[in-house]
Amino acid sequence: MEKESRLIEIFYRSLYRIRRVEEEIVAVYPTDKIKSPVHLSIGQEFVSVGVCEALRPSDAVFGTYRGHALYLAKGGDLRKMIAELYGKQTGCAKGKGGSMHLADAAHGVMGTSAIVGTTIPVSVGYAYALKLKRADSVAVCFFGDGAVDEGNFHESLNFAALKNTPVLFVCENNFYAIHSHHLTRHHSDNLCERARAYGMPAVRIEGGDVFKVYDVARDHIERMRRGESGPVFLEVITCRWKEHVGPGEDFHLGYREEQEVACWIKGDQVPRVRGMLDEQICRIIENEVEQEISKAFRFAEESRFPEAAELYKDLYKE
Ligand SMILES: Cc1ncc(C[n+]2csc(CCOP(=O)(O)OP(=O)(O)O)c2C)c(N)n1
Ligand SMILES: [Mg+2]
Repeated sequence: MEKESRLIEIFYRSLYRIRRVEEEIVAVYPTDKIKSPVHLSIGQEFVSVGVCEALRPSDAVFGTYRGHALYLAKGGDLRKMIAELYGKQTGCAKGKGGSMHLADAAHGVMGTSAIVGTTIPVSVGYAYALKLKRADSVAVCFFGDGAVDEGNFHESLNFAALKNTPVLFVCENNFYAIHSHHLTRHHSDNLCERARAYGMPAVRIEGGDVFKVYDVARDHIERMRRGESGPVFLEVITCRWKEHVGPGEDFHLGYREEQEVACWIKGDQVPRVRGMLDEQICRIIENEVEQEISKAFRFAEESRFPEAAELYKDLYKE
């Protein structure tokens, strides 16, 4: 599909930025400066980028512990994210949440959670409130295929369809919940059929094309904004390149073949989208992003750890 070059630049900047941030996290991780576990999105960035480019700043997203890509694609502050990973008081959760608990409400990143499936009902409640207020914003909830194993996934889809709420469910199906393949956990590979059974359209996107994700998400989101559609379920097939948690690889564990990942690396969207742009434009984008990343890591290094007295603050609404 023909895309304007301005739009391709925006996609490339976002894809490159997320990839490079996570590569820096991989590089820094062995130093122990990062004080939380990290679940990397490397290889899955195209899902967050494709969907978030179809959103407005006022739209809200909810995500999981594998949330770096979503936080950045939606416009979350990079400096506050890195400071959060370092456990510093300037972090987006004041250094008490770590990588798995990112939020930047000013940019519509409402929160990510370490507990599988927990943001799904929250996103439905948020979307229901949008509907009651007659707002033209939408809520988008990202989760993995493992979240489908949770009861609240089913309760939430049922309620969302019943109340016709403007929520886009985005299942990033990388086929694994930690080391268990989908078909060791479920009878069938039929997530879309299940979503349809609750009363909503469902689309499966295969092939890892960031523009395809954008086109499909945008069409459904625009219909939701106009009040022409209730909830929609997107299943985006993807692949996690790294180990479940941490900066390394995990082929030695034997639960999946290296070949499964190799074909996704071949179709990587970062070089693909780069190839659609002039070399000079790419260099400018990359230079700007590299400078921003260096500044963010320096900011995290130079920030202070929270005081001990902060430990019990912000736990409950005061
Ligand atoms: C309610 C709950 N049960 C179990 C866990 C342990 N756990 C952490 S990650 C994970 C796998 C989730 O897989 P998926 O949703 O597919 O996301 P992915 O890691 O593939 O991005 C599990 C079972 C948890 N965090 N929360
Ligand atoms: Mg998974």
